[in-house]
Amino acid sequence: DTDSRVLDIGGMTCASCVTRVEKALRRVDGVDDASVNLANETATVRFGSGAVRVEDLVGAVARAGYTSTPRP
Ligand code: 9UX
Repeated sequence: DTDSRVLDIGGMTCASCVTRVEKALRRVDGVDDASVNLANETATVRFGSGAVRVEDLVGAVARAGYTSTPRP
């Protein structure tokens, strides 16, 4: 099965930021896809059920230079 999480992303101001955040999230082990919406300042991340810890997503976004808060 597939799970997804939505994270509120802080610090994005341009289209390149979107690409940076998407690449950072897609590099996390277990992530199948990540899609960022700049207008909404959100990232939607898809992964196999149980394959990813949300803390790893937050960490990857932070290393890319942005903040993130997982939505429940
Ligand atoms: Mo360009 Mo977006 O430096 O931070 S990638 S504004």
